[in-house]
Amino acid sequence: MTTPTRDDKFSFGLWTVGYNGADPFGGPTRPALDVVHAVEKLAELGAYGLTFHDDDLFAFGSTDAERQSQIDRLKGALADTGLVVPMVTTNLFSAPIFKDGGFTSNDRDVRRYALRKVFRQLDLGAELGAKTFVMWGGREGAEYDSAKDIRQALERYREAVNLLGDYVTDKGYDIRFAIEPKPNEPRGDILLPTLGHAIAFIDSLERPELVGVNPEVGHEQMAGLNFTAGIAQALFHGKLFHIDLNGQRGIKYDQDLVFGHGDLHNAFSLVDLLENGGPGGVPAYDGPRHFDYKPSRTEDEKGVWESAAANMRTYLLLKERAAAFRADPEVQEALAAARVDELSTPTLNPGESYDDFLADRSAYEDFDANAYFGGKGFGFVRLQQLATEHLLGAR
Ligand code: 3MF
Ligand code: MG
Ligand code: MG
Ligand code: MG
Repeated sequence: MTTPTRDDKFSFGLWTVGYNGADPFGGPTRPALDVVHAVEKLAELGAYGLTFHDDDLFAFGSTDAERQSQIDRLKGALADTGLVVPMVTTNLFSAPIFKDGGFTSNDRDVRRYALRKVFRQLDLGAELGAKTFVMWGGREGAEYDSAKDIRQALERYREAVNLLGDYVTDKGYDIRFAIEPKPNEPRGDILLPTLGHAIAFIDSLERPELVGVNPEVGHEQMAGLNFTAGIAQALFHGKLFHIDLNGQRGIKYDQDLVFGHGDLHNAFSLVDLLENGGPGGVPAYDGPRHFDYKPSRTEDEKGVWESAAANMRTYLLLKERAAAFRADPEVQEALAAARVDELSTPTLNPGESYDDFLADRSAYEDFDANAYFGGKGFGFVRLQQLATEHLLGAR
């Protein structure tokens, strides 16, 4: 089925469909989008969730009354449509005060203010039932090596995340944190630039179990990395808490294209991993399928909703294609010929010590590596062509 339903768990950031088309070179192409209208349209299109930064819902600097009025309007729209808020996040990048970062600004007063802004949004997230709190530190970084003491910046990052962990634990909030890596933009270099950096950082925290990652397709691809491989490693570490789906074409600015409108092969393998990569072919991830894309600057409001629908439809088409790929007997035979499953067999025998192993002459002394190889290939290209043909709907 390629018509989205709530069970597909598709969610959208309010800042995505709400993007007005402004960029560093030109002004907006669309008027502001009201939150109630956004919730109604997303519900109509088959999404199940809306996510938002504090500043997406109530403008930076709003009075308490203005803030509350927007929260009440959102709650009303959620009650009317059945949409949920699975994730919230804090904007620590738009206001000029955050130009040198929130958690890691050289200016201590800014860091204290940023943390208070996050606490406030955490309380709101808990009130709305959000289970994930994303932290994208877009301004946590630098342009000039001598301007930022990276080790101290990481100490302050850690101090902040440890404090937030204490807070949700003491308050009894059912919320986990997800760090979103990005290599650059808006900073020349951003701290925790890739999934690997973020996972290593999480390991150094006081409550690592409360913190995972929110990988974005385009962010890893901006670093020239394979997104599917990154997601596989996040799953390996038990750290895939949330995901930002979109499209990117190569190493350039963060394009935030519709999911699948970038590297389509990588989008196919990603959906295959998420949907079929668990033990016995069950889904490997059961969280929201969250889209963090930008409707292009060339589009009017009609184009906004067409592009929102396109994200979901492309995901479902790829899910359908990945299921057909897995079910195809020729693919199964090609997977077996390529010995993909053999990798799950441990390299040592059960109970084999390294003494036993060193005594096994068949592993080395009597092993004729050249004769064993005998010019045999793995047939990976055939497998990739079968994937391509399924992706193209040719099989
Ligand atoms: C920027 C992003 C962010 C994060 C968001 C948290 C504005 O490149 O991807 O979107 O996703 O701050 O979810
Ligand atoms: Mg992004
Ligand atoms: Mg992006
Ligand atoms: Mg993102």
